[in-house]
Amino acid sequence: MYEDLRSYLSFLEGQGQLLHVHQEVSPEFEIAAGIRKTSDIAGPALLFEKVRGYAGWRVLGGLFATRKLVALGLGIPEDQLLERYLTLEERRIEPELVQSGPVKEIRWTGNDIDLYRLPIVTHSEKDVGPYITIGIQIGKDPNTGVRNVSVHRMLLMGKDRLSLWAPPDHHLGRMILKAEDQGKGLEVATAIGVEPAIIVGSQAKVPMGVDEFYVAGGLRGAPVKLTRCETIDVEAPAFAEIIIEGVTVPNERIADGPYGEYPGTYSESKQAPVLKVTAITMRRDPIYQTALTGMPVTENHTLIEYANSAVIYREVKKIVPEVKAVYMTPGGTFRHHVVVSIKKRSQEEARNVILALLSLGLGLKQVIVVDDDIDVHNPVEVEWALSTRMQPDRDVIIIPRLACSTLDPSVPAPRVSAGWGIDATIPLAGREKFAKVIVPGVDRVNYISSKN
Ligand SMILES: Cc1cc2nc3c(=O)[nH]c(=O)nc-3n(C[C@H](O)[C@H](O)[C@H](O)COP(=O)(O)O)c2cc1C
Ligand SMILES: [Mn+2]
Repeated sequence: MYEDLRSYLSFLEGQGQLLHVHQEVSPEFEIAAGIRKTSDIAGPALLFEKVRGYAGWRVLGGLFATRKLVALGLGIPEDQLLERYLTLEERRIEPELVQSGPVKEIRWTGNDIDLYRLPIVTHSEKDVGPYITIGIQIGKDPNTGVRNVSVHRMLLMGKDRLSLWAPPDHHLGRMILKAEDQGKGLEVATAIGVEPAIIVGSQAKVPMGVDEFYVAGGLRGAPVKLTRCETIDVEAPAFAEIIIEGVTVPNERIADGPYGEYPGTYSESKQAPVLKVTAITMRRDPIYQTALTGMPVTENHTLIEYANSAVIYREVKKIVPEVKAVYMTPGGTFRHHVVVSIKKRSQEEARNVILALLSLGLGLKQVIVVDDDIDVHNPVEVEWALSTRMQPDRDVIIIPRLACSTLDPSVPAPRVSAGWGIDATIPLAGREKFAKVIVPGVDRVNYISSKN
């Protein structure tokens, strides 16, 4: 359990998973290029010590560039991540309100507010501009007052203006619309540079009305410490590096995008709500954190994988109690493609699994179901199951035109996608002819090892 980002970074350093970059870098592309490279080579998180034009600032990137880093952030062995996450996600610990915290060391209000003094990063070639990409947004439901915690990118639009890409299929987007129904803006705090459990907790797929700080508390095994904002009635992490306070401007929208998105393609320019900044508070010598999104795998993918896999696992378990594993594949952007292994007891249950998952609206496009002797994490084994246990005319299901949340550029219309599923399980009758060829005694061969 880490009190703040800085104590986590010290821990990472000890693990050889944090690299200090002393070479001067520009916030335009050069920081993102470093994150791209470390993501591609499964390297360490990067702390840029010298950012051109931003003396006194350090920029952290790639904090979750690999699954290994997510595992370290949660203190869970990598091979047990999903299993442990499933339990921890259900544990709720109430946040604790504290008087103040390090994030209040420096306060900018009124004319002092100037977002141009923050080293906001431009990431991908065709991005329209610099985006804050891993701010934790906190808002309260205008009807119930219940907090919501999530991550939405924000485009730098002026000294005290940002876009806020929170569409209505996300809770914050809905809350912005609810406030507009009442003729009001929504007060939103954005915390940058918080400890890992808060970031992972913000991605939990819990219903609207569940405060994700309770989930984050469960993940870290201790309450998240919150403190009141200066200019808005919202509480935000007291140990954050930076908090941006603001209010959305009712009924105003601005063009946001293009932006390099999780499918590895650009999202087009869209109309996004606008946030007017009312205060910025921060620690001394602040660390600004950015995150890369784009071609898989990036931290945007690794952070969402477990929350999505948990939803899928629970859904499959309702149909097949003996679900063995689920794996959202990297090439499938950790969102479009999933492989599920089950211990089948009833001939057609894989078909029910396919229909259930495609109908979730999560953005799933391809569901492959295999038997429990196939390792879902091994693409060769999965393909082997397809090549020896499946007949396309009998075992493929294609469903046209499903409502679904996706940025897949191949879809025929926004929020619509076809889905397909492949039942690659062995028929219950006549299993013998599918038996794997096995050579006895391989586990007793001790004169060579895979390390050779
Ligand atoms: C690095 C990162 C960037 C993200 N950017 C956005 C974004 O710009 N817009 C968005 O709607 N969701 C974005 N998300 C996903 C949401 O934060 C996520 O779906 C969250 O669970 C939504 O919360 P909610 O269930 O309370 O609506 C991002 C996630 C990560 C990890
Ligand atoms: Mn929510």
